Amino acid sequence: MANALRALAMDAVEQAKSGHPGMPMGMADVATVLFTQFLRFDPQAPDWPDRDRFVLSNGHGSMLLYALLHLTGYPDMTLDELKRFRQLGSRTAGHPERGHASGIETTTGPLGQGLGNSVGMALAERMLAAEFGDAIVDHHTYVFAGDGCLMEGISHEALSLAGHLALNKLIVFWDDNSISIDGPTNLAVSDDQILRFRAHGWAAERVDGHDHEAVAEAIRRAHNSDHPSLIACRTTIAFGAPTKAGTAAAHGAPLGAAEIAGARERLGWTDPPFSIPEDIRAEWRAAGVRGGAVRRDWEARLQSQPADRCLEFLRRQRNELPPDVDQAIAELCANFCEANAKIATRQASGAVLDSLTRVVPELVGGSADLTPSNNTKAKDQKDVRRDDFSGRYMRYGVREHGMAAAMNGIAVHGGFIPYGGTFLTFSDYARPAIRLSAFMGVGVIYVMTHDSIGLGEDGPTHQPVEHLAALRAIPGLYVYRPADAVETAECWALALYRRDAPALLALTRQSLPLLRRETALQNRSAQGAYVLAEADGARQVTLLATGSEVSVAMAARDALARDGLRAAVVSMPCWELFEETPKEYQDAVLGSAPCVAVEAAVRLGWDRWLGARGAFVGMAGFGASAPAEALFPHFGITPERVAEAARSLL
Ligand SMILES: Cc1ncc(C[n+]2csc(CCOP(=O)(O)OP(=O)(O)O)c2C)c(N)n1
Repeated sequence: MANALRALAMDAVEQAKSGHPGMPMGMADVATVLFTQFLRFDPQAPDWPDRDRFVLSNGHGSMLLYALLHLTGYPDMTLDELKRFRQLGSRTAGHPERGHASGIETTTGPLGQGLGNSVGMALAERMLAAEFGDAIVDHHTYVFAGDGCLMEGISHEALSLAGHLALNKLIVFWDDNSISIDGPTNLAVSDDQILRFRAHGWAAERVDGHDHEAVAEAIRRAHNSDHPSLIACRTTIAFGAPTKAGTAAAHGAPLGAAEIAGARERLGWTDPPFSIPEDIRAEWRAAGVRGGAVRRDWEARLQSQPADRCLEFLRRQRNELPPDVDQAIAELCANFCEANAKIATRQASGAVLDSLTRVVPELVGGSADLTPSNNTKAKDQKDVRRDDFSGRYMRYGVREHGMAAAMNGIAVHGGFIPYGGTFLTFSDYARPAIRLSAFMGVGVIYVMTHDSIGLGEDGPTHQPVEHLAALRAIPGLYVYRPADAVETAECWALALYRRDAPALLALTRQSLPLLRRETALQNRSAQGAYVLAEADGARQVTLLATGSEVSVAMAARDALARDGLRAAVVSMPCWELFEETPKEYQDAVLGSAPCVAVEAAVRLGWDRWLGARGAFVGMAGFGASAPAEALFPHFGITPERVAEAARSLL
């Protein structure tokens, strides 16, 4: 059965003239043991919520996953798809992409991300079990990871977090083949991984990855562990290949006809390319059928739950929000208007969360050790702890990358909406995982506070200047920068409604005046940009701004009015949403008068809104260490400078 995986991997890579045959051939035995004896899955119901999760973190070995899905009978993973490996429009992309085929739990390829996701999946499993009971939620998360995954920095954060939480249903198989692209791994690494995992609070042992019984026994021991488990599987890369086995030559290139012929002979595999003997195919199919009865038993157990619990569980799986969100947001906006207080948008966000977490029980908050700064912990939220997973607030520790990757895992697991915070400037530390949130289209919500020089005294190391531009450059990420408390509530609502895309809220440390006083129920931020204050008469200039600079633009409008000049102010809390509005709406908002944009960040990106005759007021380099009140005048981000820029255009 393992040789069937090897043959399909060799053949598909050869046909594509590209790909990675070595890892699938090396890990074929471990995969066979896992899929035939342990993994609970049902190809006929691939999204069954209590299935075990399988993550191929070393995603370059994608052919291993595709071969497994094909042989166990996932209907959409046909032999044709294997033959079209790595071709345009196929389900069998170069690296596994969630959504391309059922059974691909998460997108992998950037090494270490799958490992990071798996921590979130295992965490979501424990939290869901704490809420709905072990009869409904009781599954494992299995991960294949390579030397590359374990060398990446993110592995440190992921392993440390999993060990701390004692996520004992997380089991990682390390493809311990001592080979990576450059050659033997001892060129670059001498870690004792067993000791390393143990130091992180894991159970760790080493087995011969080609000995089926040894692998099975190790899995049984892992099932009984109180800790997450590492099973280091000693394997030979490209097992069976006559000259390339055990060498880097087998990592990422087709083996070639002669080598494949030699491998077939060594493995005793006489069938032609892409052909699987009927008896072996039948055995694989039997492995795929095994989970059907388990799944049906689970469905019966779910149905025997009290009706309201069952409905709630299913609602959460559908990613459908509870009905009370609109009401909660409307009340928040009314309260903000009534209070008319000068508050920071991070503080407004905290108030929003106090309210939303009461009506949206699936919200799981957290922060990378900046909870009091990010205002991410709602009043009613309890901490998640290793001995009590009923809380809904995660202390992610100083692990921004691990947090973001875990949130992706929580989101793809299902049942929860994760949000997590850090300073906007440290979004860089989480960026590879943020990119994957967007790429996969999962509704993770990033709460990034201290969003400009307005954070003040912590200085330029902490003051983001290029981050908004860099984040807006990620396709599919909705970057929100609300201007006041009401916009903050609106942006939170939009982030929540959009379950198929991530959102990033850029929030201020410093207090801002309330700009939106109307109590109408319309969410004006939903258009991405809107006219906050029209000119008194025909527009002579349009001032565009986001976040804390919208109030700067409003003051500039007043200054211009005193000179008899007519300026409109457009608040642009979300460029991406504005881009989705009809052109007529965009034209009406932007108008035909010249524009001045103001944002306490770099200009990159703004020119698309400014047109040929625009001006920009913002940052041209890094910030400085001083109180915010000194920094805005120092860098010329003031109503006077905006008014001056406007006059220069008239
Ligand atoms: C973040 C990241 N960096 C680099 C790569 C390119 N890359 C793909 S596989 C690989 C080597 C991985 O070695 P190992 O995990 O030992 O895989 P094996 O050779 O055993 O298949 C590298 C550097 C990547 N995919 N992701």
